[in-house]
Amino acid sequence: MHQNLLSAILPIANNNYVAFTFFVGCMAMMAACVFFFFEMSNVEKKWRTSILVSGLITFIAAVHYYYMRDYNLSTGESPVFFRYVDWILTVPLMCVEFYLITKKAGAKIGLLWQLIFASIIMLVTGYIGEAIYGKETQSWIWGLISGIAYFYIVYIVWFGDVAKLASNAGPAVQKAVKTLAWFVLVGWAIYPIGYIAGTAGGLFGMRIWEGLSMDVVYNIGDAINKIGFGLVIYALAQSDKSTSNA
Ligand SMILES: *C/C=C(C)/C=C/C=C(C)/C=C/C1=C(C)CCCC1(C)C
Repeated sequence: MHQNLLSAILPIANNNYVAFTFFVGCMAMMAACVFFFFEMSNVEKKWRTSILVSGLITFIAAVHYYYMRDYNLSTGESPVFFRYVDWILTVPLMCVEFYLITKKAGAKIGLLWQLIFASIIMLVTGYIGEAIYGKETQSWIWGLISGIAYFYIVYIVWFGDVAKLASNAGPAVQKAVKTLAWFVLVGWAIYPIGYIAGTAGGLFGMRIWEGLSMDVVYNIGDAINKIGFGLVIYALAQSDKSTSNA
C-alpha cells in the first residue's frame, strides 16, 4: 500500500509538471475555499451571499481537482469528464456572482438565465469538441460555436445589461464589475488556448501551440479565474464596508 502510494506520488516530485499543476491547483482551491468561508463573517451582511458563492466555486473546484489530480496521475490522460463537470457547476455560479452584484442596481432574474444559458452552450459544445471529436479535425467547428457563445457573454458583460446596470450602481460596484469584465475578456480567453493546443482541429483546422499541455493551460486558467474572481468580490465587500459609514 505504502509502496503504491509512493510510486504514485513520486512522478509529481520528479518531472511531471502536468501532475504538479493539478496538485498545486488542488491546494490553492482548498486554501481559497477556507479563506472565503471564514471571511463571510468579516463582511457586511449584504455581501455574505456573494462571498459564500465564491467559497462554493472554489470548494467545488477543490473537490474536482482532488479527483482530476488522481485521474491524471494514474492514467496520464486529461480528465475531460471531471473538468467539464466542474465547469458546468462553477461557471454558472460565476454568472450568479454578476447577478448578485448588479441586483442591487435592479438586475432581473432574466439576465441571470441569459448568462447561464450562454455558458451552458459554451461548455456543452466545448465538451463535444473535446470528448467526442478531440482527435478529429472537425473539433475546431465545436470550438468555434463555443467561442461564439463565449463572445456573447463578453458582450453582455461589457456592453449589455451587466455593464448598463453597473453604470447605475455605486462606484465600488462599478469598479468591481469592470474588473470582473476584464477577467471574462482576458482570463477566460486562456481556455480557448488550451483547447486549440490540445485538440486535433487546432484553430480553424490549423495546428498551433501543439507543444502546450492543455491541462496546464486549463489549470492556470482555473487558478486565475476562480480565485481571482472571488478576491475581486471580497475586495468589493471590504471597500463597501469602509465607505458605507463615511
Ligand atoms: C472556473 C472555470 C471557468 C471560468 C471556465 C471557463 C471556460 C471557458 C471560458 C471555456 C471556453 C471555451 C471556448 C471559448 C472555446 C473552446 C472550448 C472552451 C470550452 C475551452
